[in-house]
Amino acid sequence: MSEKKPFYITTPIYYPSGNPHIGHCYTTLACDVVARMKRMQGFDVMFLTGTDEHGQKIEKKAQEEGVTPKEYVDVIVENFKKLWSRLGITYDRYIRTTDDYHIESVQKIFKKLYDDGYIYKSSYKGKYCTPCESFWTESQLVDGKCPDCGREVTDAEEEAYFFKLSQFGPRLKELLLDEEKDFLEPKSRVNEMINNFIEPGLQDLCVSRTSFTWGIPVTFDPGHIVYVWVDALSNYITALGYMNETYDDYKKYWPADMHVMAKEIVRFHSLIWPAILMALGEPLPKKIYGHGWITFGAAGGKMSKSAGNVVDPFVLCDRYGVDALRYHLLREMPFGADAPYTNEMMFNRINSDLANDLGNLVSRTVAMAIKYFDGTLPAEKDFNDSDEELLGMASALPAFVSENYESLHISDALAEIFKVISRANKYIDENEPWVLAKDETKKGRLAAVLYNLLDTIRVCTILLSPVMPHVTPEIFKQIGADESCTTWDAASLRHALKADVTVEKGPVLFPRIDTEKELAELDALSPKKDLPSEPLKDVTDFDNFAALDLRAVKVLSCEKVPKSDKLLLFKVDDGFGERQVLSGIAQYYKPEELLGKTLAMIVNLKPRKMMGYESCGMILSVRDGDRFRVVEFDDSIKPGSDIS
Ligand code: ME8
Repeated sequence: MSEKKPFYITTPIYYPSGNPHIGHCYTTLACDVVARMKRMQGFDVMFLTGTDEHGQKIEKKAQEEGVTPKEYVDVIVENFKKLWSRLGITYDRYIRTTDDYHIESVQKIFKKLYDDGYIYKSSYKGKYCTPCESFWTESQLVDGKCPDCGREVTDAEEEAYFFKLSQFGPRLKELLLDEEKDFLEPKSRVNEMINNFIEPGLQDLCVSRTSFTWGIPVTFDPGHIVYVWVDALSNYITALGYMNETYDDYKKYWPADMHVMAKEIVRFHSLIWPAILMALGEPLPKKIYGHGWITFGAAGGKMSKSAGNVVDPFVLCDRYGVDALRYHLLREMPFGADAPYTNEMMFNRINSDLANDLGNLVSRTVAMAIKYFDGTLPAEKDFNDSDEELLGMASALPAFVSENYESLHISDALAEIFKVISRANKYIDENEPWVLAKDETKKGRLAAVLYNLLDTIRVCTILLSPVMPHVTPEIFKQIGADESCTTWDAASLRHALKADVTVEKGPVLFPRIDTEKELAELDALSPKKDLPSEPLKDVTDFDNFAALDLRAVKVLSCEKVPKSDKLLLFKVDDGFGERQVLSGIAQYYKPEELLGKTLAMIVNLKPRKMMGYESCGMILSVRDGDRFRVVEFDDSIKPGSDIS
């Protein structure tokens, strides 16, 4: 058995209703920093993330695309995983709420709560916000609209099961006010929960639905599916094997050390989730952290897919480096507050902190060690009291950084590390190594100055490694720090580098960004701001292009596919005969507008079934702002003419 202490940290499970964006990146990165640090500190870490794949919104999206909900989420889940891999996220487990073991556990949890009298059947009448999948009471609405997203709500009534949340008010209040437990951070949210939800009286919670089918069936009442929050919140324990045989980690890791999320779902995690656990008789998580939002644009709205303001994190990683993006997002967001994102702010941050301060400190110090000592410092050094300020600052860092990373004040921790980096740059100017180098009798002092600098860089680099894990090994290499002095514990040691350390010149750590030029290039990458274009794809062989058979085709008939908002069903003449094809352009054209037109089409794609119809090929269209237009030819072009 391992003797390491367990540490369990979770992100929310994200909705795969669209691809992940920078907002999702922030939470996942913050958890990654804590997970990496705790591993370095010798903990046995379980870092869980995943996707929340059921619900009406996903069902609707899939229908619009003409695919099944599972087919729809499978594609997006792959994109989440690809992004986490690109960002170097070291999650230990990825849960999908469509996984069999999760479904099995949720069904058992629901049944147990029902058998124990915490769930009962009734009928629900209330205000329902479809995009948020939330019921609200009249008093919670803001100007008659959803308090979370500001959209219209509708009256809804249906037979449903309810969880007796109302009876947990006093226990939840006690939990939130328990100063020793410090259950919810930041503190401001504690008052919000108590004043807005507990004091007015908690409502029982609707936990099943009959109006859609994409969810986990209630085993003892066909037609009902488990409503989103019981399904979603349970992931934190089902992923450990609670009420299933797939995993056997519940005893070891539960209760979680921290659940991390943004403020809009703190309510669900600090009220509903503890109440469910109380009803199950299970221990409660130790901490809930609700951070602010990354906002975007002048209006300062939450970055979201529906607002169409998403900056592609893959593009940012490819152009500016993964660690630069990690650093920027984590540095910019003070815990608990919102932080705007702009490309310009990111470039300024990279240039000032990473290129100027850190990058320069490392390259100047290494260059001087090479210039004055051929890269290897002499063992004899002349330290003196004036070194104490810099070394004292570095010694105080590890405790401050550990505490602040763990309490998610990552930005404060980074600010403190960069204060030491700035102080080290100033130390160079104060000690003027280039003057010391001219005097043979000052060689010992010169060696001490360079050694203090290298050792300070070592300490800062260890503490930066959970945030910038890809570039920090390169810094260690350049300053000659081997494994023995780069552990987390070694950050607390003074002068842990070998006395006769050898440095090595290496590549530029953080190239400076030409802000004007990059802004223009990013702008050019997204010509129409109202609908972002796909990023350019990788270069491909001519053979791949030649394998496609592109032809002009004439539209013989065109009609809407029943129950689909997107799909049009075509019969076309391809010059050799008639074929059937579907195209997702129903929002942009009435069927009769396309009748008789000659269009461009790929005719040799493998046939694919959508909404029960076989589609043999693909009609080509071009993005035009927020719509698509078919590529068409005039009547003189014969059906079957090849396009090259
Ligand atoms: O709420 N700034 O999923 P979701 C910061 N499935 N963080 C952001 C953000 C932004 N602009 N946008 C998203 C759900 N996030 C539920 C959760 S948990 C049992 C179920 C992050 O895809 C942040 O962590 O809407 C936020 O709480 C979460 O993504 C919401 O993800």
